[in-house]
Amino acid sequence: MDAWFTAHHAAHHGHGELIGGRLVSGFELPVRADSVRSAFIASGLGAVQAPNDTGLAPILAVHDARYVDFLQGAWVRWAALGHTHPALGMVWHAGLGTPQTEPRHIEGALGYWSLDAGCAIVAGTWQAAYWSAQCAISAAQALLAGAPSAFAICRPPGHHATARAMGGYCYLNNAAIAVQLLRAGGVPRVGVVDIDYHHGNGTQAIFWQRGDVFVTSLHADPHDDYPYLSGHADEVGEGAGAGFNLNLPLPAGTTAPAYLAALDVAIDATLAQGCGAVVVSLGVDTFALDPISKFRLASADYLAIGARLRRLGVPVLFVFEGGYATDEVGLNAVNVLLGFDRG
Ligand code: Q9C
Ligand code: ZN
Repeated sequence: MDAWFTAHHAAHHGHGELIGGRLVSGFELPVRADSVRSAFIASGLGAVQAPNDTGLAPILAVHDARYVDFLQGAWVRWAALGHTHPALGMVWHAGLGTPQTEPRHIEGALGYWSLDAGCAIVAGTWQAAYWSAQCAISAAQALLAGAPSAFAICRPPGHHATARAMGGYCYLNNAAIAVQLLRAGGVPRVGVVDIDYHHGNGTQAIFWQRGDVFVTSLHADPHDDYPYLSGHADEVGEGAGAGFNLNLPLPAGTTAPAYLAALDVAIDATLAQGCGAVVVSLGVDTFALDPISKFRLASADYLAIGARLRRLGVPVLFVFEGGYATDEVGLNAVNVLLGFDRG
């Protein structure tokens, strides 16, 4: 199994986040992707490749072109006002319906294109997000070319980004972009198994009305944790997508036995849909020592997760998402791949 990575991710740095009303240095740090890359190399699983530059087309197959324009230009517009700190939105349109008019002022635009305050923008954010998506695209292309598995070391992560909004450290939905590429490449139905600690709200929203993509997510019960506003078990999709979304919320303190039982439910449901390929949103913020999460998985449990995923029996693309315990994030992510590889 090969992995795709670029150093461009490090251009997205120096952004903080609001926790408990305090602006603190962010958890979504450059060292995360570098640690995963190092652990992958040490594992001997395969080679680390640089992604091709496929341009904007595969990104625009998922994201609104005006949102992508906004992301590309946001920092320059913000800096032009004399700001030197990261750009962060402070208005929200929840409850108003989608506004008709995009605000001209960058402060309004930041709110217009945001789900939450989890996505500060710095000078290198677009560069990093663009190349993060390119890693997912190149890894998906490898699957289409016949690879049985591939690993996209994406940073920033993606599964909270919708077609037209950033949120939860995510700007472009790398997993959704990969899914769309696999569909365009001839896979009739694609599965998503999202094992990040947080509900994959962006991925759910993107495929909500589609029957050609089966999305399942294991995550913290949204009554108690981010993203709070979605991820309940009664969210099953609508229209052509009715029955093609499966949420498996789990309580704080979840350990391996309950987690693996839920994973088996997700895998069985994915198998029942006859998916020709599966994208795994691989977050390891389910780890007991994760600084922002409340599950209790141990490093060895990720081997078991990978072994279970092998049951999918079709080509699998692993897309890196969350995981904030910087000392163990590489080990834990690569343990999933090792468990999968050993079957
Ligand atoms: N009290 C991903 O894992 N804020 N995003 C959490 C904790 C947002 C996580 C606050 C967490 C976003 C990709
Ligand atoms: Zn997460």
